[in-house]
Amino acid sequence: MEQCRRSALVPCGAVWSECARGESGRRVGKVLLGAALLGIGLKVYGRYRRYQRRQRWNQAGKDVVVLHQFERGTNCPSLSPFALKLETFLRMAGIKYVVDTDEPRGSRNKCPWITFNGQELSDSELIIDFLTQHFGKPLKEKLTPAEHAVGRAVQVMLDEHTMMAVVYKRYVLDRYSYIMGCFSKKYRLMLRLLVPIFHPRLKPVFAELTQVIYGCAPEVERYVRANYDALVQYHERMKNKYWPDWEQCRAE
Ligand SMILES: N[C@@H](CCC(=O)N[C@@H](CS)C(=O)NCC(=O)O)C(=O)O
Repeated sequence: MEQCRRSALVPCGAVWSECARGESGRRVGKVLLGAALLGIGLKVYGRYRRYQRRQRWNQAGKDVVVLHQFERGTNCPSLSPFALKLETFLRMAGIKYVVDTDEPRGSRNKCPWITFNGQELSDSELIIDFLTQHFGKPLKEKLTPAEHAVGRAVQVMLDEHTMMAVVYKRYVLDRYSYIMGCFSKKYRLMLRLLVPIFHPRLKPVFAELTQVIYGCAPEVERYVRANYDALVQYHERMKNKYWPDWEQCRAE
């Protein structure tokens, strides 16, 4: 208002619009400041909670694994094969562990991960290797080098490839219809909100399928078309939706 009084020589309308602009500018400034303070407050609180959780986990006891994973599934202990593999290993090896579901994803944003004697470790295979070393080969397997090699190949196939087929079936072909009922109530709600965000992440399936249908010998295409109608339909839907210029995007 002070500024308004000082600019008395300026025609009335201009004074008022200047005043109004000043007022609304200050209001916007206050809102932004409030939002920034709230953001900082939430961040600090989040950090504090994180610190508290770590304090708690560090008190789990010497050589006790804190296994961080998703909540239990409704029809099996875990819907994550990696978490289930690791928990099964802990049981087979007789390693003491407690489960935490407050922070299922670790620093690599993947589940599972563990806290062990104050140390944080991620990746189920690396964790198993680490614990195997730490506890002096607790499984007492007597495998020949050749058996080890086969075991490793099977593990890679299951973790990297079969897993993708499961993901594809659950989330693309069945569109969450079956798996939704297997998640705990909390996750079900979260997933309903997140599905629209998750879905585009399945684009590698489309890309891989394109290579199989269009980038392999004709008998492969014939085989896929004859046996995997759902996959072909899915591919067709994606192609029509996201590649309306498919024909133009092909070389001569
Ligand atoms: N190589 C990792 C894979 C872990 C992994 O991919 N976990 C999935 C759950 S089954 C995950 O956290 N996905 C979250 C995401 O991709 O955002 C391991 O063996 O632990």
